[in-house]
Amino acid sequence: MPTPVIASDAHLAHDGLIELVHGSPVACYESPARAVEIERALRAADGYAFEPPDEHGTAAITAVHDTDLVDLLEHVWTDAVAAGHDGRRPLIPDTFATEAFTTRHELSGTPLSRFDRLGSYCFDTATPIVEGTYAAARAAVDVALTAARRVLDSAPLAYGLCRPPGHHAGTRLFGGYCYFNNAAIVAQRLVSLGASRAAILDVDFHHGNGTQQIFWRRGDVFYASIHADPARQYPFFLGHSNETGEGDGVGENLNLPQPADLSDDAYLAAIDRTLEAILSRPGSIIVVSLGFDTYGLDPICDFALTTPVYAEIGRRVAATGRRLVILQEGGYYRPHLGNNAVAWLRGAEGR
Ligand code: SP5
Ligand code: ZN
Repeated sequence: MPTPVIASDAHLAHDGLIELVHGSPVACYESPARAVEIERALRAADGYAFEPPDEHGTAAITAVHDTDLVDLLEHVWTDAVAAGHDGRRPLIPDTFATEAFTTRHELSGTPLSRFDRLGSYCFDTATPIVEGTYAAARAAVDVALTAARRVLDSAPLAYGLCRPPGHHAGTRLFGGYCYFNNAAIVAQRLVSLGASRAAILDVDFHHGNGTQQIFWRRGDVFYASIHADPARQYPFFLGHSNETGEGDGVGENLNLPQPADLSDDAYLAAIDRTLEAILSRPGSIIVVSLGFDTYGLDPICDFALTTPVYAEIGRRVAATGRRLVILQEGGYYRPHLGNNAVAWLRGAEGR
């Protein structure tokens, strides 16, 4: 049976143009061409059945995100343009509502303009909003939920070519090129549909701070992540090994921060630790947050993985016997993104 690949063209209209790196505008690393390249490689490979996503409503999104965040992302562009914003430039917040902004935990007023509100929902200057951003983020969620549906309908694995990615987005937070947390929305959907447990394996180079935050106090969704040590790498403030969950979620968050120049073998050792933890818990489906920014040539990351290791990672994850909802997160070395995706999926397919 060919592996279902769920993809949508809605992402093409989400082109942030620039992100601010150390205060300077640079071309967005998270570009439409990334998903175009992955799609090209999968279409050129045999054994993949492309399908458009089914449209889902907002209920699955608001099961993990605040309605305020959805409202903001839906309307901020048209509000800003109506207020005179130049429609050719992306929106990036000017004013960030950091915790230190007020002595009270809750901010005591709401700015009238949605643009002025952005900075209370955003944690970086690399996640621009343009006219097509909301539709693309909604389509990425639809892609993820449709991939999950194929797996619930008994496919051993399905791949959702999500763009924009999702794992940095929290309950009421966007950032890190992410707006809605595709993987978290899928995990929530699985437990809402009756699974007693879900597991998320995050193999993006960066810590999935959003996914961790969403399930921090939850005992029904286990989150395991292998990522760059936040002491040196984005998202800097979260992802340490002593972050293990609270309340019902105690012990249900596993962070394995790693040093720079991480080798294939060291990565596989970390993978084995995460899979052992997943297999010690009940469940039949693993949601994979799949990033290729662990690749040695990635322009913004510092691991040293090679293409063949992606096949081996896929093979080991599939060898758990669990079914896999595989969702695209990061990966910025465009020329090899397609090869790396094909390698991972073929490994998981056992071919
Ligand atoms: C989904 C995902 O992978 N999001 C990652 C967001 C990372 N954004 C921070 C980029 C920092 C860029 N630093 C540039 C250094 C160039 N040498
Ligand atoms: Zn990443």
